[in-house]
Amino acid sequence: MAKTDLSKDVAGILASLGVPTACLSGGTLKARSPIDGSVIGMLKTISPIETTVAIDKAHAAFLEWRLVPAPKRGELIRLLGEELRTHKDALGRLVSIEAGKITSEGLGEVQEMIDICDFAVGLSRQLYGLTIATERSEHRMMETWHPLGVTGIISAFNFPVAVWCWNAALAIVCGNSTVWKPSEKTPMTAIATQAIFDKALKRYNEAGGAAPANLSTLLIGDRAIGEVLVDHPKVPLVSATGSTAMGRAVGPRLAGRFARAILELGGNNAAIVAPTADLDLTLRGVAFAAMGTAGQRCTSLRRLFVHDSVYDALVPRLIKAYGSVTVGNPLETGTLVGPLIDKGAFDGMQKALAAAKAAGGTVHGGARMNESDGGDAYYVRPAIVEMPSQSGPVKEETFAPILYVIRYSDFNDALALNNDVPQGLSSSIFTNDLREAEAFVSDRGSDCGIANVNIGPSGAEIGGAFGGEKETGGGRESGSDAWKAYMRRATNTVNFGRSLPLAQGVKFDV
Ligand code: UN1
Repeated sequence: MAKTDLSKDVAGILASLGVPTACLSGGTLKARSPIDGSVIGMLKTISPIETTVAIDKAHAAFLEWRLVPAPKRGELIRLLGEELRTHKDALGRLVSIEAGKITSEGLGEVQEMIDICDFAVGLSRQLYGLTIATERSEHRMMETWHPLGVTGIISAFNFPVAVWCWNAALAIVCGNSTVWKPSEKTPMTAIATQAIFDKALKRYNEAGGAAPANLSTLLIGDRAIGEVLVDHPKVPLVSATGSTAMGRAVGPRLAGRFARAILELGGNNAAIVAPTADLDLTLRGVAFAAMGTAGQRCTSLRRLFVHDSVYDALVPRLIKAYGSVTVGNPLETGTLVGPLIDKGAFDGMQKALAAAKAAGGTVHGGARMNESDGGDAYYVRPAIVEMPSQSGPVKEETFAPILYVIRYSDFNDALALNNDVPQGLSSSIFTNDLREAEAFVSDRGSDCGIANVNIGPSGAEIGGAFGGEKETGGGRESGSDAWKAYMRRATNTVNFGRSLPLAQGVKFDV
């Protein structure tokens, strides 16, 4: 790996966003780049007591912000979208440096932020409630959607900024304030994002807007900070993205105080390759979904069920593609697979590959590629593993580029295999058979939150609701009507007559 001084690069990016250099040193949280394992900053962290105070301030901001009309709230997010457009290259590069994404994916992540801002701006004029027929004369019944309160956001390293934006853009147009705890593995991109938000807020207020301070709060710290956020009575909603283990810790605590949870947890996403599949298209779809982002998306393709009749036409080609895909520095043109985030990810991958072998799997690839560097960077040849059955590690989510391939002969068996894992995020089928395609997306088909036809399971657009079932947590973020989770619904019945008819024909004359 060619050595470059990434910390200088990072300091330059943050300076261009107006972040004081002093913020990047003197703290205890080590920010590192998976590109070469180098330290790119030593960041100060917030204490649990300071976190409580910050959340109280965010609540005060909410009390003011909820009074601003929704379309005017949308204007702030429009400006955020503009600032993101201006700083797309800088933030995208930072995502590449801190999360290890290839350049187009780093930029794509910022594009995803811009897209959700555009969506949220439109939404700010469409927070519709229903008018409902009432059974009483001279009455009107309607639904009104009100701001909810402080929205807690806990995000993971693999989408270090887009997930914040899916939540924050919606929460803010919905009249909420936000408090964000990013992954400890990606604090720099969070600091940069907050700086970009602050620019939008400044412009908004200079143009006569009334956005309160502390509308968006960033908390850099460890798990204890997340726990304060989860337990704070003034946080009615926490949207948390991460492992199922994290969700198991967060979900019951929120339920215990009747707070809402949007949980976007593990995925173990599959694709079925049917006899009629367009194999060229399938090859490309599978390659991106399984190897893209070095297999570190929640939506990454991890299991492939290939029909007997096309197995020999597809799988050797896939193995070849796995052997030749360019793995390396994600900032270099031509690289398609960047590094794993850290040693923990590498160890997890090797453990899963050993377990797959023990369960009868034939492993192609998977070795570390830059051992000679001796550094704290982990590049691997993506692994494709031919498995005799869906067993052992195949049922677990390993956050690394491992694709398990299993043969099938009957469509219904493949469908059953698709659903026979604890997770339920995303899924897809490659087929030109209308019956199979429709069955896959039907009520007896895939049990996942996302079910695609002739595209892989990853790379969802922001316009749809994003999330999944079972151990994926059940939450929905991003598009469609996901905004409703960020608001509270009131049902209003208004009597504009002079009598008082009671519902259900009840008589109560005093
Ligand atoms: C995630 O991996 O946490 O669908 C989110 C996708 C992206 C989002 C992934 N739009 O792959």
